[in-house]
Amino acid sequence: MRHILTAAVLVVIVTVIVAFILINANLLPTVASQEGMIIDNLLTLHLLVIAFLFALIVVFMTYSIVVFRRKPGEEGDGKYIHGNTKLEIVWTLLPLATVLYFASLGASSLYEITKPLDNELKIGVVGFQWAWRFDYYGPDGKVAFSSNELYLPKDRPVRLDITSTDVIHSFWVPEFRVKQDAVPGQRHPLRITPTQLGEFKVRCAEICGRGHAVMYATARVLEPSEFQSWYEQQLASSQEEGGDIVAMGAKVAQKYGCIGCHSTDGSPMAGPTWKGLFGKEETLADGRTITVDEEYIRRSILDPGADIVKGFANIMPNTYKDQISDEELEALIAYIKSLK
Ligand code: HEC
Ligand SMILES: [Cu+2]
Repeated sequence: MRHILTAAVLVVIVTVIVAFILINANLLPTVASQEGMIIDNLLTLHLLVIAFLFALIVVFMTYSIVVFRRKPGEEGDGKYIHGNTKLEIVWTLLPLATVLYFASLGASSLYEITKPLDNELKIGVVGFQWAWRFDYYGPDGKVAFSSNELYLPKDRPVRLDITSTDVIHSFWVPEFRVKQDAVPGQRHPLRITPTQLGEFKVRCAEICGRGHAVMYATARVLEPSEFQSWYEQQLASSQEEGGDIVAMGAKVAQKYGCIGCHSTDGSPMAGPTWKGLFGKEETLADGRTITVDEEYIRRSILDPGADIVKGFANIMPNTYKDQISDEELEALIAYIKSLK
């Protein structure tokens, strides 16, 4: 009995210490969504149970090794013990009850983070090798414009309808905690209610080929009023009647997700920026230098593997030649030329 009591006290002490360490270890980045808080509560509870189980096993094991070890002169066999029905019932029922409790907690949390909410903002998310595109809907319920950054209003429930155009990807923003696969031919919803303003990183959580590690996009959480004005501005510019070939090129670049890898403001992304591209001396990976003209741009789009830009990986999709019409190609070239 004395042994059990001592061990029990030690278990409590070790549990408290391990729980304290685990909970303060900052295992996850700051949480930035309502759904994330539910998940974090679950995790905290798990960490407490983990601390207890760790203490239970390690304390009893260490205690036995130290206290019941063979002392000098002890030559006989140990005591023979067989069966203990009471103990066996307890160590079956307790874990069973714990597991069932966690299963029901898991189910109710899953229900909480996936249930439809009022006033949801619907956004389409398209993953492709190797970037993301976000489709925003107009008042008529049709896709009005696309963005390579995910803009979200703070405190408003958002429903992301996630899909892919090629292989399976997975939409993941660690600060939002929740995750959803992007499956070709299917749309899976993911619900997020952002609670923190700021910039977060969208990642792909499913190994999806050569460019998987650079499959990033920025998620920006704005005040609802700021979001509204951004949305209205984008909506207005998408509705502008533009017979203008350059304006059409900008839309084509959105449509095919080029802007997921190419910036137009000089900032580096997975691919080289388009700013100042036309007329530039481009150094290629094989050491050649080329002056960027229309022919080079056309070849870069239709056969991206032909000239690889120095410092970049050969990850640009080589499927555009089957998708982009001649008219769209001319518009793209005109658009890239216009980005001085
Ligand atoms: C998955 C990322 C990705 C997507 C999507 C993508 N590209 Fe690229 N692109 C790259 C990378 C990386 C390079 C540099 C390596 C190379 O030359 O192939 C590149 C190179 C280019 C170049 C040559 C740039 C230079 O500096 O010489 C052009 C032009 C270009 N892409 C146009 C496009 C167009 C137009 C689209 C959409 C129809 C597009 N890209 C879609 C990644 C991408
Ligand atoms: Cu991916």
